[in-house]
Amino acid sequence: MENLANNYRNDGFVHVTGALPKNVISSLTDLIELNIDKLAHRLYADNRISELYSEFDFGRRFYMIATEANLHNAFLRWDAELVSEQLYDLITHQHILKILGELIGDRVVHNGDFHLRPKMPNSELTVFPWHQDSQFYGELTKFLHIVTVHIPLVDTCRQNGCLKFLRSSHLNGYVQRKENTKLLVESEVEIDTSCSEVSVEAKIGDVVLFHNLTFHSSEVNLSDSIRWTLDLRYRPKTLPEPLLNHEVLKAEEWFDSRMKKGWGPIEIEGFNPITSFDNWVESRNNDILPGRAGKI
Ligand SMILES: O=C(O)CCC(=O)C(=O)O
Repeated sequence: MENLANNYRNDGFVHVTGALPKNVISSLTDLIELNIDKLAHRLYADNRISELYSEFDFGRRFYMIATEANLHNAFLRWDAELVSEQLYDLITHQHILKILGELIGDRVVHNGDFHLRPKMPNSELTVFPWHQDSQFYGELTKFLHIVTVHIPLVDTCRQNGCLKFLRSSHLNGYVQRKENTKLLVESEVEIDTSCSEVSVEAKIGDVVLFHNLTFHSSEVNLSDSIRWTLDLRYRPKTLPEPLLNHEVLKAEEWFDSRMKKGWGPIEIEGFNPITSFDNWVESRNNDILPGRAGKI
């Protein structure tokens, strides 16, 4: 574990192999498959697809359905279907919390949001140019430490567009985001690519953790299967004393109010969740409550 914290601190990311039991992942993929099945039946009943594609596996079925039904923005709108005990159990899984404990301590808050990413074969829509997550969250968050836990639901590799990092790029600080761009995200100045570029190929059960200022990207998925991954985000609940300056406090306040707007943060202390599953669901915005399964 000592190496893990050192590597994370130096590189801005760390790949932990075999961190999660396979059944934790499969309980989530089973739920996703159930939703895909519901979606298939709904689209079939609406004559938007000519068959149910039932014989296709997890990597292929949603792709076949989305392609025939022309679901261009499908990858953006999956999250509500996933609010479940299975997801809560993953967010609060002891193995993830112990790893986070090494990086940010045992008083952490999970943002409450999560991103299921079906990275479709040959889709430019799911390409992420080099960026820092703080460029998405808002500049103020450069004062905070937010850790993304990237969880592969299928094995990821260069061919299917695994995550790439610019090693140690977090140490160079925040880079302004360009306001008008045709890309998903773009930096105002040219990115310093002198940091070495590392592709992280991760297997089911692995987790990849990275800092909100670490530049990362992913290219087109050139395989014929979906690269399914899930991203969870956490931060320390209170920062170490010397860091508690005015800017950090302001950033915390702003980010907290954003989280409370609907994501429903989950608080964790001493590796135990303080926010129960029911409280988490209750505190989420009505628009994103479960019960809309299959409405993609
Ligand atoms: O999963 C990917 O391909 C990229 C996701 C990403 O860049 C992010 O979580 O900020």
